[in-house]
This record gives sequence, structure tokens and C-alpha cells, in this order.
Amino acid sequence: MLRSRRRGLLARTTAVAVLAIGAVLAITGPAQAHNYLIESTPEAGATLTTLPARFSVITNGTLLDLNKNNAGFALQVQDADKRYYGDGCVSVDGPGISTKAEIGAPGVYTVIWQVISTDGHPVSDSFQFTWAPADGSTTRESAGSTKIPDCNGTLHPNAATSAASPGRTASVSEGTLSTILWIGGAVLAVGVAVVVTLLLTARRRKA
Ligand SMILES: [Cu+2]
Repeated sequence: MLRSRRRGLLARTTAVAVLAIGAVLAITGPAQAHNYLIESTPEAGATLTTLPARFSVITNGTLLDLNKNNAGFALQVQDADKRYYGDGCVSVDGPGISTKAEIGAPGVYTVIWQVISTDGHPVSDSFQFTWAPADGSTTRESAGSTKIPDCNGTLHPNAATSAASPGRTASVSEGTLSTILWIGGAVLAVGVAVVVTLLLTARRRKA
């Protein structure tokens, strides 16, 4: 008798807690969305047969080019031997970034990109494509460089961590705040669940 009542109490507490945590998740969830890639030139995994004017990455939302100096943005093209192609200059336009297309010998290339999300947080990723010029022409081939392109000295790729640090700092503090809110919400939810269950039990005992 006592055991079954206790089991019922546990089941009710769990059910209420799960519902409450679900509600907390539903509220805090959307705040953590970041920009993600929806389209690129070339497409990830594609075989490129003619060189476009520009390489680009388009995300799902407006990018945050706060100082209009492209800080924190990058679009690098690298071959299998880790040589970079292009001048490293990046244009930020709404939800996307682009750079003048330059490439070397036919083969597999990696595009490395980084943007500042709508919410101020840096997001980066990479994808590969294959360069196989249709006519076998090598007239547009560039020699590439072992150094990260710095857009004619205007970027400081090796100091990228310091350039991106305002975003990173914001990311840490906002992340911590959101974690505190989340844990606070979960603790509150469990507390409410326990109180509600105890009240229900007490009422049933009286009756
Ligand atoms: Cu964020």
C-alpha cells in the first residue's frame, strides 16, 4: 500500500518535472541558434569545371559586420598540399561572404570559412570540392602560397585570435548567462514539481 503510493508520488513528480523542463527548453532553445551555411559556390562536394568570378558562402541570416572592417570573417581556399589561393580579401554582403576566385592545379580543394553570426558569435566550418577544368586549360592557374593570404597586408591572420576576441568574450559571457538561466530554470522546475506533488498528495490524504 505504502509502496504503491510512493511509486505514484515518484511518477507524478517525474511527469511534472519533465513537463516543466520541456517548457524551460522551449523558451531558452531558440536563443542559441547560429547562422549556418545554406548555399555556397562551389557547392560542398561538387566538381568544379569552370572557375566562377568569386567563391562565396551564404548563410541563413544577416551577418554582423559591426565595424565594417570584416574583422572575424574569412574565406580561404586551400589545396591538398596546404597551399592557399586568392588574396584573402573578403566581402561581407548581408547573409553572405565572398572572395575573388583563384585556384591552382586540378585536384581536391578545401574551403575554410568563418563568419560572425547575427548574435555576434563567430561560426566557422569547412568543405571540399574538386577542381577539374573542362578544357584541361591551365591558363588561370595560380601558384598559391604557403602563407595565409592577408588581403595585401590589411588582415592579420596569425593575430586572428586577438581580432576575434571581442566576439569570443561575448560568446563566453552570454553562454555562461544562458547556462545559469537554464540550470536556474531546471532547478525551479523540479522544485515546483515537488511542491505541486506534495500538495496533491496532502489533499488526497485529507480526503
Ligand atoms: Cu551565439
